[in-house]
Amino acid sequence: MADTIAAVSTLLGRSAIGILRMSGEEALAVAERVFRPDNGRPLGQQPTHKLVNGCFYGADGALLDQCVAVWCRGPRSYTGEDTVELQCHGSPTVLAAGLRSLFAAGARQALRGEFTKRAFLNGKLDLVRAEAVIDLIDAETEEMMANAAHQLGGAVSARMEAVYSDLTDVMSHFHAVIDYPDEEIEPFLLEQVDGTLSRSAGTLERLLRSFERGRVVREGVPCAIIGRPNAGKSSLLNALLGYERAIVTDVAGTTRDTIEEKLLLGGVLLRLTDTAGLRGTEDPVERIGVERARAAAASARLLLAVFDGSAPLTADDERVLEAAAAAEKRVAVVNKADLPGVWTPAERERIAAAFPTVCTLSAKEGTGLEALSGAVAALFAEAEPAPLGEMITNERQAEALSRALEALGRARSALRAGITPDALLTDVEEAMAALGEITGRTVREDITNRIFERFCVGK
Ligand SMILES: Nc1nc2c(ncn2[C@@H]2O[C@H](COP(=O)(O)OP(=O)(O)OP(=O)(O)O)[C@@H](O)[C@H]2O)c(=O)[nH]1
Ligand SMILES: [Mg+2]
Repeated sequence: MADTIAAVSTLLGRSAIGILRMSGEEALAVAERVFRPDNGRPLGQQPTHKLVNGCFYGADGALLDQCVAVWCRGPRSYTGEDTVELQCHGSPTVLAAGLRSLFAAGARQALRGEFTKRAFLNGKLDLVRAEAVIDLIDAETEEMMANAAHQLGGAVSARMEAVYSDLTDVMSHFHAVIDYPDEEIEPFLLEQVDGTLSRSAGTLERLLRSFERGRVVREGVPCAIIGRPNAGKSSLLNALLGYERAIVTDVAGTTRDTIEEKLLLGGVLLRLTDTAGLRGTEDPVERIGVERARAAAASARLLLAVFDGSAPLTADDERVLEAAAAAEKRVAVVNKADLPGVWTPAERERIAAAFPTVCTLSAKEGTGLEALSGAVAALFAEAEPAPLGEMITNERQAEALSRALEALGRARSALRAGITPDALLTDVEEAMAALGEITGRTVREDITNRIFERFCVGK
């Protein structure tokens, strides 16, 4: 067992309960030095996995808190080692003094993610599930939360293991063939192997396809609001957020710098940027604002182009149309629907031709926003949503998946071309190594370290 680590696992602020956590060889001994159960028996003689009331003492022997301890004997614990949790009153002062007391009694400060890393090293979790722990803690939307919770339950791991085990079968068949080189490979064996490879590739392809959605769910979509000055961009930002985030006035050129906010719209997490109105200007400050607006538009995956439906289109709107033309996804927002519309059929046609989706609304009155929300949902909807927990949200996993797929592709062409079994084995082996990296079977230590550094202390 490893040395004993300790950390505060809850937020360091005033709250109902605050938890100190320990794991390692000495966890029980350290706890017995600082915690005295009310019933007089040492903690090690109390039942495991049960709450035990008692007194928690500081490094100098002073009483810190009346609290509850739970001890779990490894391997039946989160980390697989002996662990002790001290559930104190949620006072930052108690927790800080308590942690010092644990250090004085023989524990050391845990590093970021060190508890979960130990769980991984002790075979309690594979890497996919460990990464789901971070995703769950970081989840900003319910979709992300649900996916992480199911991944934690092993949804992706189970798929990977099934593929890994099929490939192991292929390897063992072919090793047998290599051992008897004079014998012809039975055609039915070739067919069977091709079937297995194609099934495996199908599973991996489906997982990899879900990464597109996974990225949207995990990172959110960069989205810029552009339009000519006074079109109502800042009003739209405020209406969507539900509070007056940006300054709105009837002075054209009110917004100069970009303003960024996160927002859930149509179930999609948008990283929204309100920008300066696009127009030609001599003002040096406004000019920088316009450059920033163009940059935000260029890096956005979704553009909301705002037009004023209560006034004719102008030359500045042409700039907006130009900036929007290259966008991956774009929606025209025809604003000020509370005022009489003045567009000619030609103007309406011009906008309809440039945008696959047009939403008419009033940012000022907050009406028509549902249509925009529906449009965004539709733009990012998936034809075949991945089953719960089987959405890949992780760059590292996606990269290894594509390597595994490429290797399987090569193996299948080798098989069809009648190449020698050892060439095929090399490719299958490479695919298995890539899958092993995903679950952590064959991952390099520096990569594991990097993964666990993303955790918080105490997890
Ligand atoms: N009637 C009406 N007025 C609106 C609506 N949306 C915005 N306005 C008005 O239009 C003016 C400009 O609104 P802003 O939201 O500041 O426009 P903007 O596009 O951010 O303008 P700049 O920051 O100058 O580029 C303000 O007087 C708003 O009250 C709307 O839906 N209806
Ligand atoms: Mg503005």
